[in-house]
Amino acid sequence: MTIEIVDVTITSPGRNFVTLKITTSDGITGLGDATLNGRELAVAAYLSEHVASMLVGRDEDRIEDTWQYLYRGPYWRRGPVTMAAIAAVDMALWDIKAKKAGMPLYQLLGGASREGVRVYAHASGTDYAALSNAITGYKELGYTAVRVQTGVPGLGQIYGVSNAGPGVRYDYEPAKRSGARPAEETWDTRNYLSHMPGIFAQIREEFGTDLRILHDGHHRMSPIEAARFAKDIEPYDLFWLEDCTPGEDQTALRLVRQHSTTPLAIGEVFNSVYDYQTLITERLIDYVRSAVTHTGGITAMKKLLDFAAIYGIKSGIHGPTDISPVGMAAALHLDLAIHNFGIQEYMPHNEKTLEVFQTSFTFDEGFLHPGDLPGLGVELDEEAAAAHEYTKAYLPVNRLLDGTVHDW
Ligand code: GCO
Ligand code: MG
Repeated sequence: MTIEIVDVTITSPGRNFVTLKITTSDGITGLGDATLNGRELAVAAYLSEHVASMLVGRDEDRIEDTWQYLYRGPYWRRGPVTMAAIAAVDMALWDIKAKKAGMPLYQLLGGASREGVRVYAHASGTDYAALSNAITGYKELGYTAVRVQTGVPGLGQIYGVSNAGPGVRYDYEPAKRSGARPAEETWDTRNYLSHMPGIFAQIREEFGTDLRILHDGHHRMSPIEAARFAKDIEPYDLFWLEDCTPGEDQTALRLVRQHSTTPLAIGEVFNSVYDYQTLITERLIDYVRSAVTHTGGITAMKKLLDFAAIYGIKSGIHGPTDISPVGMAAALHLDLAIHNFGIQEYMPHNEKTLEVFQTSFTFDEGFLHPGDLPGLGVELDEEAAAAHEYTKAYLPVNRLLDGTVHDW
């Protein structure tokens, strides 16, 4: 059979998502996630203007060949827009292949290596009391791992902190519908470095040693600042410190490694295995943070994780709300199948999103399972999707207190 119809759907049930749907000549459909936060329309145009016509008439079973055709064919390689577009095609073709086989996708990836996938939640609060409240809420829901982010004295709204009030919050969403321009936030690394270690100390004192604690530095430290911070927080036994330095500077992590045993995770802004070449071969990280959606899909992600496995490095696949339920399903099938699984990020989508995308995931005591429906296990309700028009939304821009633009 061949690929007959290629559709791109843009929907905004609270936030924007781009979804690719491929239909074969015998009526089987597959879905792929092509969402790139704040740059959604660029990927949608790449797919509908340049990729769709190339796919029509191709054999849907030739996934590797299609991947190489889209990667090598256009001459221009890599980059988040291209790789998100390739990812969407790749996911949709795997979805179709698994539906044809009558199996959940993880079976085609080697079958389950575990009963469920340990996930971490996002706990945050503007101060310690609010953060502690959120951690307690997640523990009561059964989570065994939480990412913790908190406000820093002297700064206003900062990355990762919901100011929506105490308790478990599912609704932290950094992409703001702020009109033509992104919102702006302020930052001071010195305040942050002196404030954070005390927060980790309080968490350990209150919650004991069992809880897995993660933290995201969101690319804001220089290599020497990150080295000092990673060393300072060693006593609090973090599961990982994420994105301590800007990810594209791979050798920066040599300095951090020389000074600390805090486990390191990086890669959510990467889009190919080449971004990790030094990081993996020199064992400068412990967890690979790429999103299936931004790294060329299941085919590319499986190769990347197999490469990491040779060096004892595990997965920590990116799973924020800007990865659609389709991208999340792709991650969960991989997580269940690979041997070097580490942990999966999980920010549950809002109700409107789950009306548009019907999923078969199940959550039990801190573990997710992708379900056993054939394929990825996600359906797109196109009528529900059409009710939510695209609304421009941007991630904030970050400035130091003197106005200098800094990494967000
Ligand atoms: C994370 C990330 C996200 C990103 C967001 C950008 O660790 O989940 O840092 O919060 O900022 O996905 O689109
Ligand atoms: Mg992150």
